[in-house]
Amino acid sequence: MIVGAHVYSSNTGRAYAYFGSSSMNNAADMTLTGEGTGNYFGISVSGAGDLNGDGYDDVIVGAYGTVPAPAVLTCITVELRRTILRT
Ligand SMILES: [Ca+2]
Repeated sequence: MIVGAHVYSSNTGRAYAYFGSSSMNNAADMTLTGEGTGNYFGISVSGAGDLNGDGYDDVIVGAYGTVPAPAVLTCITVELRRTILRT
């Protein structure tokens, strides 16, 4: 599951991913943060399926204010694979 928090820290924004397991907790397994104030990173989030066909689900995160043209929604995709993303 992915949760967007686009107004975090002067609208820098964040997205929190929870991988899930047999026991529940409220600690995010992965936290992504926008690059700067006004990015609104996380204004839209969604599951994206398995974009690269490696068997691991991917998510997509939108950031409204990251490019010169504010009408363009910039997106990144992140793979929900614990072994790669947890450091
Ligand atoms: Ca994948």
